Amino acid sequence: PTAILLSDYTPFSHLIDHVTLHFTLHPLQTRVSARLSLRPNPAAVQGQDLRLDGENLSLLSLALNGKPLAHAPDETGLTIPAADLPNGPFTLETEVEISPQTNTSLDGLYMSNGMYCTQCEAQGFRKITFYPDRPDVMARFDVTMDTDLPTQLSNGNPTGPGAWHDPWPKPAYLFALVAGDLVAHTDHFTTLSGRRVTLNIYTRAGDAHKCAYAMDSLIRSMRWDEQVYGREYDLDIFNIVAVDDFNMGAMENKGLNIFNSKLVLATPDTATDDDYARIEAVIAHEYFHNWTGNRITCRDWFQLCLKEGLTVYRDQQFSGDMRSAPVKRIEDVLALRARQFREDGGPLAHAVRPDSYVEINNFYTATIYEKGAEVIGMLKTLVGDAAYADALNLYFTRHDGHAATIEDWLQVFTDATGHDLTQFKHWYTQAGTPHLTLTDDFKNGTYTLYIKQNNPTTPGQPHKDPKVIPIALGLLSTSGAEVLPTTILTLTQAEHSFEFPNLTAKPIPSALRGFSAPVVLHQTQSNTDRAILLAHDTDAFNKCEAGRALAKSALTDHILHQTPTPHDWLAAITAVTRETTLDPAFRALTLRLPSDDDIAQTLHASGHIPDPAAIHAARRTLQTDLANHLKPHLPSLIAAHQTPGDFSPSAIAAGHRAFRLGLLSLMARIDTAPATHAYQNAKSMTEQLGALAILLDNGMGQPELAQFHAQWQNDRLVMDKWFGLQISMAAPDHAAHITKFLTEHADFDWKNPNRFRAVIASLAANHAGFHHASGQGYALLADWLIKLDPVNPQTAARMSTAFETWPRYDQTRQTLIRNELSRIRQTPNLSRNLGEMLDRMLG
Ligand code: B3K
Ligand code: ZN
Repeated sequence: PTAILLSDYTPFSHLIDHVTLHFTLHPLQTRVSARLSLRPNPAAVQGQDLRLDGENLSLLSLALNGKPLAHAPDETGLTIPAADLPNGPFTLETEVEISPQTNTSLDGLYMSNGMYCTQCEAQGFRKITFYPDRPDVMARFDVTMDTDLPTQLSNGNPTGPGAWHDPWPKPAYLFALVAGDLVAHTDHFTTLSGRRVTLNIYTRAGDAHKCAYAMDSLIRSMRWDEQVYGREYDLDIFNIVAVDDFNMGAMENKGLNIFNSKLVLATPDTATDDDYARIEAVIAHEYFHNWTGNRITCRDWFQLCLKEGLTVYRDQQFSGDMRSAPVKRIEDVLALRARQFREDGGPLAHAVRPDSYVEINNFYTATIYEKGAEVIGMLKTLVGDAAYADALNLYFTRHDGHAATIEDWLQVFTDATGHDLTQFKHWYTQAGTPHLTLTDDFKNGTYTLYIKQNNPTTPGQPHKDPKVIPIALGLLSTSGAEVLPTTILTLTQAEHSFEFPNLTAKPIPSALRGFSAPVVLHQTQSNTDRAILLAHDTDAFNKCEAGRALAKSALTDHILHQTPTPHDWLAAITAVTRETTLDPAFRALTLRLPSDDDIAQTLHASGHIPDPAAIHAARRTLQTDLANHLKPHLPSLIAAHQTPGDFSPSAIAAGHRAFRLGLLSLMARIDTAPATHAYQNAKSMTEQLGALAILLDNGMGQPELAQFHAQWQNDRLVMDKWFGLQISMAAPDHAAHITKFLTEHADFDWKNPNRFRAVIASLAANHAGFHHASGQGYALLADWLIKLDPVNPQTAARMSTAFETWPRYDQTRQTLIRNELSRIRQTPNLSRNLGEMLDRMLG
């Protein structure tokens, strides 16, 4: 398969003014009739053939302006030669047959539990009908369907039973159709200009009572987008459908969002606080796409970050406003480092706007999404809040109804704010995480900060230019007073120095406040300075970061030099843990030790080869030492953070629960009885699952595991947790074995992506278990990727990223992993998806 190049972009030969689709639904023989109103595109080269994409379609009939044509499709589509095409407008009619029931890829039209549903982004529409399946072809759609199923949905506004009209031109990837026997949870929203919009969340019967939080999140999202971005909803109806078999989280189809049911359904006893937060964020994300993605879409798939980076940025802002902004920021940065820095530091590194791909579905990555959002955050920091708002308004007016590019986006900022963004654009085109090294000195009352940036090479990009990097800096005195409030330093060159005169003593720098740029910071900080920052920094992110720096140095010193747990770390964490004026959610984050994978990443970045077993052991030793140090305070703290009264999903209540579970988990290093008690008395899934995790982590919990199974065996989403937890909490020596055992469980439905992920991704997430010296974890994952690939290539390819960190490890592990990658690569008929991932990882 050949690579698609950004530099090869040309406009499509034709424009499509209108599309009429009629579906005669049948599990094995669905008929799709399409009528396209076309005309030559004045912006394209004239006299071209008309090339339509199409995959796995049986063509039944083809007619142009009512006259039958005899052209036969090939493997990837259908060509109508220029000689057969009129110079002006014409109509093309096709009828095809497809088989949704046997479509296991969950891409295109497929079936889930007797329901018909679609997933068209990025290139699923070509599995439904012959069409120019590219985002810059925007058309108005009318859809009708024939089926006995009572719920019949498509995009836009309803015009009759099973009939839909979408007044907004859209690319084919935003098409959706759903037919099933569903129930609606209904509410309404009145927009800023007074239009009343009907809101429905459709689920299978029996799940309707689990939609309240998703609906509440939707209403808050709609209001927030009006208030903060001035964006109003533009149809009479907004529908969401929950689907059990879904490859990702959710999809922003115009007026008909389709969601993985795990991101819709929630009750206190079945969903954790993390689930609630995810539901709120993803409901918002998909809703926000209505403007950033749908009204303004992408010219081509290289521009994916145009909609995804911006929409993630917007959903992060929203969650920050709904919850605690500092806590949200800390969580987002931890996730960015865990997923995006990991990707950027390995063989799969790619630019936020890549310039080549083989399979576009492989590029729905942490880099495009989360780093794409960070780039927008930096842009906002550089131009300022007011200018950012002006630029966004200009973006919405200038590009509404169009398919835009990153160049368009940056031009809007230049025009609205006067900033030259030529150098800033490197953030979009050059992959890799910049490393900054900070050194300083203090002479004659002047503090000088020296900052060097180093941009490591990434696959295919040996040369990097210095980037524009906004660094939010504050300075503290050794007594913890802020002597310089947050100031933005802007780096543009490889080396800079910044002077701060008129100081009486050498200050402590608090650099990269709020994580003002997605970079790795190297600075030699004493533990004393870190403890001062942890106690006194006014910036919540850096306050928490100082605690992590202390923990990381304690962990790495222990791993590399067997240094005993330092008292200054124990004392500093104890002080924060007992500081009642601090948000419990913040204290919970400070209490949490860096993950094994994070420690491995840190060791690798400082030139060491991580030993997964040693990392695992060190982390447990530190936890036990911390538990013993905190022991006198644990019982009273645990008691103080019991959430009284009825369950609330609020961030505050969730913060208490998270903190209490963090304390219980430390307590369990000394005594598991409180965790057992917490399990038996749990009033929410957060508490029940959290307590069970603690028990399993300490080699206990078998009776509770059986009890949990008995209680929840009929709830698919809760059973995913039951599967996943046993693996993620398994001791390193047992992880592969338990995984294998669970794949033989009667309820292991491996064709369901949620269940597959619950089992297989949990193995990959168990760092010491997956990287066990035996290589069993690697072999097991490889076996399952080989098995899944022919059935669901998208999910198989995504799961293969578990191997992306292979260059970090020792020679033996590298060889074991590379052998597995080669073994998978040699499988006959491997998908383009998995094939590309393996080629990139093997290099
Ligand atoms: N745009 C979709 C993702 C589609 C993934 C296609 N493989 C969901 C989202 O980002 O909102
Ligand atoms: Zn998105």
